[in-house]
Amino acid sequence: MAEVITLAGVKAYGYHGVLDSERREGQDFIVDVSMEVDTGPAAHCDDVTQTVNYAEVAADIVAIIEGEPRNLIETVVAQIADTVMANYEFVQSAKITLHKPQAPVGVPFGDVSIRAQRRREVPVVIAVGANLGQPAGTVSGAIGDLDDIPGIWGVRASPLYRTTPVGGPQQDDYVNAVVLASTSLSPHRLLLQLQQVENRWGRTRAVRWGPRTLDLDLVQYGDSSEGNERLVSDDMLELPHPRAHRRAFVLVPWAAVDDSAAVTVEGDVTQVSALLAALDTSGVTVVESP
Ligand code: A4P
Ligand code: MG
Repeated sequence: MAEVITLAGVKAYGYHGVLDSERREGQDFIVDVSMEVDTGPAAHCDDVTQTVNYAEVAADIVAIIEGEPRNLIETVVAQIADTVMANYEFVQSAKITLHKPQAPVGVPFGDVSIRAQRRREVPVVIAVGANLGQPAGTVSGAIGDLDDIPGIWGVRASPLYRTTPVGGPQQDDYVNAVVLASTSLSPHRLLLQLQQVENRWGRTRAVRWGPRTLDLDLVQYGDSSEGNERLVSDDMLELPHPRAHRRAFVLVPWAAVDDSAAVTVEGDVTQVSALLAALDTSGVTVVESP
């Protein structure tokens, strides 16, 4: 559920402009912000840490207006937009309008303003696995469900693979696949969405590494080759997925859908193809192309 939080008329005094008089005397700047926020969990738990604290956004804006003087309002509005996207992970998109109502225009006028827009777009890698019920149908259905989640788009799936179980009790073969997609959701929000899809397919969590109707693991958030990957390690989420890099049932489908795939292993960006060269992949066989 995405909702829009609007913060209008944040006013601060700054020294931005190209004229000496602007640098010397300063003037008022006014900022309006409109943020599309995934407020689903916040609305249920009534917890400010689960949404965007608009008081903090306002303080960040004031700090930028009162901060280093810039020649152009283009530079100032871009700095505000980039700061909002970097500091508030629940913001999916933001529109920032910066007003300079006392700008040196030379004729009577109402306002000068500039607008910047940002939309979060992060590449993600999701591993899909199932070995109870109708695993192939479940994996295909779950991939369709991922495509339907608001805040996820551009879903590209690998073929489906039949794979020998790794770890856990004796159990049936799995069907595995890997999905590439783009998201505007934060890592934790995305994990929550994946767990909702798991639950929809009747997932229970009785035995670790035990049989399951559906497992959706977030393998990577961001692009490790581009250096903009998010590393997370907390009670809920570990990124990149701590075991994906040694599992043929993840790496084989991943390489099939992205032949230049790379993953961070102990801090080093490593090609998936290089990891696969050192792994036994005999238990992973293609069953169905997408
Ligand atoms: N969690 C932390 N990081 C992540 C992440 N990056 N992605 C937490 C997803 N979840 C993450 O997960 C347990 C907890 O991990 C969650 O509460 C979440 O907050 P789970 O899905 O409830 O339990 P799980 O899947 O049994 O545990 P785990 O450790 O994720 O298992 P794995 O490592 O995914 O292994 N063999 C074959 N051939 N194919 C398979 O798909 N899968 C497994 C499961 C074992 N053997 C397999 C396969
Ligand atoms: Mg899992």
